[in-house]
Amino acid sequence: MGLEIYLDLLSQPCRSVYIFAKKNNIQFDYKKISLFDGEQYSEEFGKISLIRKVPAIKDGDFCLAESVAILTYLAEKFNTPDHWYPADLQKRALVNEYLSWQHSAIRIHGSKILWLKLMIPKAMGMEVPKEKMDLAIENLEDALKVFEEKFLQDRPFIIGDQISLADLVAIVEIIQPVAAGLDVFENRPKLKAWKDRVKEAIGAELFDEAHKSIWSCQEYVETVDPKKFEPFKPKIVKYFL
Ligand SMILES: N[C@@H](CCC(=O)N[C@@H](CS)C(=O)NCC(=O)O)C(=O)O
Repeated sequence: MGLEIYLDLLSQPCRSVYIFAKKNNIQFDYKKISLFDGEQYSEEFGKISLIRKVPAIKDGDFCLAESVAILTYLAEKFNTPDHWYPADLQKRALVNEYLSWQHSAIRIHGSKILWLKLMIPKAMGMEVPKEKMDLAIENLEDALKVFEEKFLQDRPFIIGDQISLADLVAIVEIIQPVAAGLDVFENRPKLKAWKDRVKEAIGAELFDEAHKSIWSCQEYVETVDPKKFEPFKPKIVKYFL
């Protein structure tokens, strides 16, 4: 049995795994798990991941969740070009440093903005208190400042001259609030120039293909029936409001 990857490309960690596998010609069976249809709660997906989140993989009998674990597993198993996850101890440590930091920084705040700015008010028809939105934006801005000053500095990519897993994970997360209508690249020329380099290194076609569904989420929320989100409401309210 070959490699199966369980994904919903609306999700930023899914996009990093998808782009990485495609860019490195890793053959896999694409298993779509539609989060808004609640497919992560199905009995079948529960056998792949009890965490019930995407991405997840099944490689033969081996199941693995968590995008960072998946990306590093794929890099090692398929011996992808060194720049993605360098063998050099300190370069690899710097990639790991970013991958450890991002979860509670860019990822969480970027994702929050997508929900507070778009999904909760427009798709679910619920009011978002202004102070919640302001705090989420402030937190994201603080995280982007750390990203530029500590992680990027004046280098083309996070750990030097070539793209690594750190840049890939960063870009898919930074796109999330942009797709919700918050242009974080405006007035951040260094960030914008880095984004353009990352897109070029990935390849514009693959980059755009992976981001197609998240770019269309502003249209999606205008047409979706709010009843679709009823089952998720308690969880969303608890988590975001
Ligand atoms: N730390 C995990 C996060 C995975 C995650 O939160 N996935 C979300 C989509 S972005 C999910 O599947 N959510 C489904 C749910 O919570 O019901 C990773 O990096 O893979």
